[in-house]
Amino acid sequence: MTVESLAQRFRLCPVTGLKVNRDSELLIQANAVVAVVAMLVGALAAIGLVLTRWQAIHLLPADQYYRYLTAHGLNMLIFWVIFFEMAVLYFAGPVVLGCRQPAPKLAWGAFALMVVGAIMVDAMVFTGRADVLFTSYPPLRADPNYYLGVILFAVGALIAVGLFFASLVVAKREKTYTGSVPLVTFGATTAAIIAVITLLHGAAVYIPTWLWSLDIGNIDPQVYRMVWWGLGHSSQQINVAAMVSVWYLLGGLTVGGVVLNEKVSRMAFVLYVLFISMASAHHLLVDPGMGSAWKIWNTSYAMYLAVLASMVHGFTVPAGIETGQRLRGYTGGLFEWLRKAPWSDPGFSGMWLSLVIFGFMGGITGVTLGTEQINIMAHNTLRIPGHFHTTVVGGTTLAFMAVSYYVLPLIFQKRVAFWGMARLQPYVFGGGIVAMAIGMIFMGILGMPRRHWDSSFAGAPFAVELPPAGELVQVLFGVGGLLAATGALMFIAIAVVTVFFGKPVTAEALATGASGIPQGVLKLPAQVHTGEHAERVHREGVKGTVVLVAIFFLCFILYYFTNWKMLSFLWKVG
Ligand code: HEM
Ligand SMILES: [Cu+2]
Repeated sequence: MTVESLAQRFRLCPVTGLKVNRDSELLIQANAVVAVVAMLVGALAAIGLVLTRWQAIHLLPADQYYRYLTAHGLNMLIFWVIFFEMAVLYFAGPVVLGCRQPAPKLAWGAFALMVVGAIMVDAMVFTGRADVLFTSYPPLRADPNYYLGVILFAVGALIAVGLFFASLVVAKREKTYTGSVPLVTFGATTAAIIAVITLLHGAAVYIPTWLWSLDIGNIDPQVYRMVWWGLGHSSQQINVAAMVSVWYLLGGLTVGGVVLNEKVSRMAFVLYVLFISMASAHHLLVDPGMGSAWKIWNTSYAMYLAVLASMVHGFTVPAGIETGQRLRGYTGGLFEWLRKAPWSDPGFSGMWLSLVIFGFMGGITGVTLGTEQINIMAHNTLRIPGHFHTTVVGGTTLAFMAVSYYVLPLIFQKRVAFWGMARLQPYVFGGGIVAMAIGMIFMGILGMPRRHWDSSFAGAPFAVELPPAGELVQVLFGVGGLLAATGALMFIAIAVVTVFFGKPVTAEALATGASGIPQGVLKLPAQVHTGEHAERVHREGVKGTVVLVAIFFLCFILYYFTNWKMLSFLWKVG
């Protein structure tokens, strides 16, 4: 290849100094755009769901509710999140390592497979041929083309993951970096390894189910559930690993956050890979097919090691941010580094909210609900979606939104449109999700089932009768849900208008600080690691983060033991 043609395929990013190749750049753009389209479908469906579960409105008839619920789960949890993760992999591999895209044609083929698969799935769902929810538990049965769509989508994703590994090999062989790979790439690598485990479970469950939908062979519902959750839960760990990688990336880009101890952070990522598949047992806690010993072993000892990994990151990310800010001179008191953070930069505010919502709400409720004994109170109630909307929405989705505010100027090279609205967007979305999740959690505690068209459960042996406070909780849920959906639509409008009509990021725009360019892009936060000031910062440590972690543990203990107390009332031993 001539020097000239090489130069055409790469550009040097003026802000980060990264060598960006054209193929990966286009792949990142295409995957991100499709991800946002999927989110639009999911968010519109969400509005229907909120207005149905809010009993005072009770909008949709039963069949439409389940159709929207199926569409929402698939377009949000599968299509939005995974298309975005493909973009993350194309970034964390070839772009961060500065190498070429190993096989661009194959990558586009994988992308096409995923798009065709997603369209097939949505076509089946919206024509009423797959009202099976995203878990499609047998004996519920969808049109064979639904399962085929899922399989095509998964094969495409598997190829893209393979190309990520190939880029690691290419970069190493062509010596485009020195030393060990950056932490962001390391985190993405663990996400990719888990993705392979996940997708193999996917093949093991969807291929036989597809055949069964064609009347070939049979499916055991209990085996299906176990293998399906090998896919369904492990894929959540991809989301967590990708989210944590984004936290580290944004910490560095927005406030010069440092990685305090590479080894500790890397070990924590490895724990995810080792223990996550077993933790999927928490989805089977009330299933008759498994014994208590199996349930308790898998959901406590094994799961806690994966939880430990998240708690390590939950400490090292804010500690790295605190150290970065202190190095930049914000050394006053416990929290000057946090008070003076760039709160109007949606890249920073989104990242920080994601960290807090995921840690304080997602983590605490997750460990509690995953406890075998406590789970019996919460099983299939709205407490469960209350929990996972704080992990996969308040955590992962918000982190992906936040990083988009840096992807738009750096990869699409466009100034973010509606900049004033963009500054507010993380607060609207994060605030809405928190309110909705608290609403769901309390509705669940009051006995309201999840995945049910009729919140009042009329005609059932156990009708749900809400105390007056329950009405208020529903209002909190409804208003929060509509606010969150508004935040999602704001994000979609900003992303689409920026991509298709945004003004370019020019040298002049960078020099004059034009609007639509986040502060970290205008001026990459510099870090000074040597000298007297740096030494003092490192000696004094991360006092603020230690206080935050102490508050976290207090909340954790309080919530956990409140739940045991509630259980003891149920069992009439308290
Ligand atoms: C945009 C704001 C959102 C709102 C207002 C919202 C609201 C809701 C509501 C009301 C339900 C139904 C709960 C039930 O009746 O059982 C639901 C279910 C669900 N949501 Fe969301 N959601 C939002 C975003 C997301 C996102 C971004 C994801 C994933 C990344 C997600 C994943 C799910 C899943 C997996 C379910 C369960 C589906 C099922 O039970 O089959 N949601 N959501
Ligand atoms: Cu799980």
